[in-house]
Amino acid sequence: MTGATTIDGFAKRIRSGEGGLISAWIGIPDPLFVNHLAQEAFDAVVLDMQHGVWDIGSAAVGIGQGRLAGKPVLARIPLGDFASASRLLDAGASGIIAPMINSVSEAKAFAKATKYLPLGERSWGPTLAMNHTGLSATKYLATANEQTVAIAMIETRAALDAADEIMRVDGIDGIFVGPSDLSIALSDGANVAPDTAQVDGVLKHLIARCRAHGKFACVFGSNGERAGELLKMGFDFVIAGADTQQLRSGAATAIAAARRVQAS
Ligand code: 3PY
Ligand code: MG
Repeated sequence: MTGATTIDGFAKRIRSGEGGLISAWIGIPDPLFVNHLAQEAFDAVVLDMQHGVWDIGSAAVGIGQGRLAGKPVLARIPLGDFASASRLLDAGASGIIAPMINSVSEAKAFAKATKYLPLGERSWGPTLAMNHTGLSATKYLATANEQTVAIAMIETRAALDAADEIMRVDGIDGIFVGPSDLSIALSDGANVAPDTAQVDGVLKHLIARCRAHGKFACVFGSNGERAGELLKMGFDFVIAGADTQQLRSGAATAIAAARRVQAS
């Protein structure tokens, strides 16, 4: 780890270009999972509300558990659910990841829900966020657009075509590439193969476009080794596998160790 993670310094850190950030990814909707995983040397925690099974109440408590452990918590919202984006920021999320942002108009709708005027039209009501940050209403209003990040997922052919325009939208702070959906798109539905040379070519192109637009680049890595490759490729923020995979591989490793010793 190259820099200190403070919760409300996270947005500055991911924008800074220092790179090398690794985040947990949690779909199991129990705030205590956040408490446990946040003890590890992750730079952040993402709650996956698109394919994971969090509801807004458990996510709000999960954000608090991450903060208790000193970690910024981001949330991936369900498809097109920009109302939840505002509510999660109100609950103290450090950033929102929106899946399948395929056009400038979708990017603008996302920015509108996550940024206060003049960038967007986020509505006022950050009661939990003010509790967590200790900021007054005036100070929260003045700093929230900078201290939280809106991240648009690029994972379809339409999004690839519109990537430059999406990155130019004021209020979109960075992108997050979904290599599984991207691989389905690139193969016209023939297969899901996120770790191929074809996908890598697109990932490198998107990193270069982010650099050109002064935006940061995030990506999902299916395990630790893949996450390391993606950091080397130049991504600023990576996932090193989901909670379910880490839980099962930890269990499989323990069982294999027990059987190995039993048989020795
Ligand atoms: C994808 O790879 O499509 C994602 O959305 C990451 O989970
Ligand atoms: Mg996806």
